[in-house]
Amino acid sequence: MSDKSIYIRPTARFAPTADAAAGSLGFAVAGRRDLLFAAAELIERDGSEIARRIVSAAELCSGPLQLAGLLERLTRRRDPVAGLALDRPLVMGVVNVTPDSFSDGGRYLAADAAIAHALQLEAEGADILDIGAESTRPGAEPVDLQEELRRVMPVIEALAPRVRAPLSIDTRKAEVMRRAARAGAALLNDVSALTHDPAALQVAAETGLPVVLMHAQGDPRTMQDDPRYDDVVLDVYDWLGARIEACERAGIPRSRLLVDPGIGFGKTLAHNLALLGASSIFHGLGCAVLLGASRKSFIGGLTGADAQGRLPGSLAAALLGVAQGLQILRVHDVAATRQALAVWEASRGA
Ligand code: 9MG
Repeated sequence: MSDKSIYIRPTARFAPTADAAAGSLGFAVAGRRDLLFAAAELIERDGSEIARRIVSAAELCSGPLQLAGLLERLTRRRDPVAGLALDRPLVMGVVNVTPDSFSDGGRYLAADAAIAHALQLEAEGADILDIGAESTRPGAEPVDLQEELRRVMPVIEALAPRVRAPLSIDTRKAEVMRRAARAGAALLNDVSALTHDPAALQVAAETGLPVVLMHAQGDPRTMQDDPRYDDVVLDVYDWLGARIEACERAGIPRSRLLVDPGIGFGKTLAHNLALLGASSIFHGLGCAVLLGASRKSFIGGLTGADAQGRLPGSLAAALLGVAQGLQILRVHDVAATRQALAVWEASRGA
């Protein structure tokens, strides 16, 4: 039996017209009338053989039955996430509660600083606030459960009654997910896609919250030690597809899942660039897609800029994602991202 897999990477996005809205010129990704594509790259993988060709929207829509299910997932309207409609790009602001980034190493100061930072990001226009207390940067050491709870819970508890933006909990631990959900978190963001903690699948299902499944190869401590893929884009796609199926088996429906290619997590510069350039393919998984490229080291690898100097590269990556219809951008620089999006959106509507 052949184990052939098929993928559709939407390409050739165009601005809506009356004809296109009627569906005669293109196909609408994720049910969005502003996310129209005139063509796609159709990719077939059979073992180590990969065939690619560009097909028109018309060819795609009249293609074999095998394509129909994939096309349906690609074009189906996405459910709102944490009460937010996915009809325009959303900005998720990054809030780290990590004492080691403060000179005195104090836990209380770190919580106060994180709360103030979150309020600032909300004022700058963040749609979602992603709160995390365990660094998952390359080389980072793990944080134990009690320490993570001590760091992150006061921040979630203080912010939940004060902010309009839904809170996302960035954690790999089931117990942190459970407690954060009870304290008002509205989204789970797990860079291990619920693989790190054996209890995470069940706990995530019990919370009833939407979950971001991010791809990573390896653990933060070692993930940059010579990562390898057969084809990085297709391998990441297949891995995320398998995680979606595991979630569905555990009782989390696809409509509650988001996917993320995990820029920088077990990837070389070439892997990151391939993923960024082809990220519209992930719409085929039938979930909203989140992109986290902000200040990542691939920008430094390309330009030599240090983390504080990577805003221009971060904005370029964000717009590359938005051009491909990605629904959520995880960023450090909310005000600057909002400005870039305002120009992007206004020019498309003009
Ligand atoms: C916590 N964290 C750090 N980088 C991230 C990324 O790219 N995506 C998601 N979902 N979380 C991230």
